[in-house]
Amino acid sequence: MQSLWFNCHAATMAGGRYSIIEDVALVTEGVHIAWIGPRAELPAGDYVERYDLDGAWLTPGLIDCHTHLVFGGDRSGEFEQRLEGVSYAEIAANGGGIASTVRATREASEDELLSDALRRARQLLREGVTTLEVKSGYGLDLASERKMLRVIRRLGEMLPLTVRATCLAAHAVPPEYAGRADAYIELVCCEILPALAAEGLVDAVDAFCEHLGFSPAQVERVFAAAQALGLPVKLHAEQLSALHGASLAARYRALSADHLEYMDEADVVAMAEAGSVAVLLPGAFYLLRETRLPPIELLRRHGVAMAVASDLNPGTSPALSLRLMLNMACTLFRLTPEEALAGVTLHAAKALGLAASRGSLEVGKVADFVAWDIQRPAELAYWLGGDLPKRVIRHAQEIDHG
Ligand code: DI6
Ligand code: FE
Repeated sequence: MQSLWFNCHAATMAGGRYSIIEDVALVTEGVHIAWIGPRAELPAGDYVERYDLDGAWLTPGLIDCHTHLVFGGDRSGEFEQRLEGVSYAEIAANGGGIASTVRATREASEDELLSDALRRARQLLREGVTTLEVKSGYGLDLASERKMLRVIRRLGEMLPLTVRATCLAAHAVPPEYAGRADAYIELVCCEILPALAAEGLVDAVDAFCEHLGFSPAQVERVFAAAQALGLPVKLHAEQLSALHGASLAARYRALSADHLEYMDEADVVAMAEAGSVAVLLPGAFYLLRETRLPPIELLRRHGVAMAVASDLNPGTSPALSLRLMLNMACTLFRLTPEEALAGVTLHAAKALGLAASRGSLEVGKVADFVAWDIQRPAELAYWLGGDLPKRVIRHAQEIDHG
């Protein structure tokens, strides 16, 4: 049974560009796109369901490929401290930062974490997000990391969202391992990752490669453990310093390296050769008032796909809007609106290993798309926040996006 969607235009994002089709027709069959093209060329068919989209602009469903939206507590107090001049590093050194969210997350029940995470995920859903990545990394022991990853799986069961779970147990050294980072990495590699992978709770493995986090050598042990478990890797790299984590990620053919403000041309070339995606996180850059920009021109020159994500987390990017990140990626990082939209569709899909099924409006891909009440696709990056009127279609069914 085929359905027809018409009276609309499309920015298909095929090839990572708008690839505009004016007066488009889209045919869906099951949950997939069966045909897309100018309505004048629509093949004759028995379209059982017909949907008039009132002149809307279609884009692929938005994909937020980097979030930490499961966590306990909040860090608004630290936000105030930083406004008074206390640095992120000083706060962390005084037991705040990630450690304070770890305490709150360990204390919260699974249901309490789920209730808070549902509220945050629904904000993204309302904006047209149809696929979401969520990381663990505030548990930092087997039971608490399992609790977080179970919450992430339940989000995908309860919401009309495709949710991918990334284990970020190598986010920080937990208090009970203070001064014993190598011993904690041993626990991550030999106990936490094997157990949670065996329970089907992990789709990818991530780490925080930074002076505040783990060294390249420690990260490489985590990557080797992930590889032995058949799990793809991602990496928080070059956010605050140049440790060349991006090159290490490329050596392990990582799905992505993320942040990247301090990456150099050798890192860019390594990522280009590996096909790893550069995930840009303007929310953290903005909130920490960073000044070092990621090397956008080098990434363009070497053909590294650039994704854009919210990095929704309580410390450096409490960002409840992926669309606002589109504007920040353009305004702060000088991406074009077309690059930014590719960054939350096709390239974000690639950063999650989902490029074969999502991220563009092409035959054979899953029919996840948004019908926006806008006049030009660039408006998606132009309007600062706010709730642009839209209809959200996931798996070829219109959903109540709340
Ligand atoms: N980089 C970040 O910006 C977040 N984690 C990371 O590896 C910070 C997370 C937090 O501050 O809670
Ligand atoms: Fe992050």
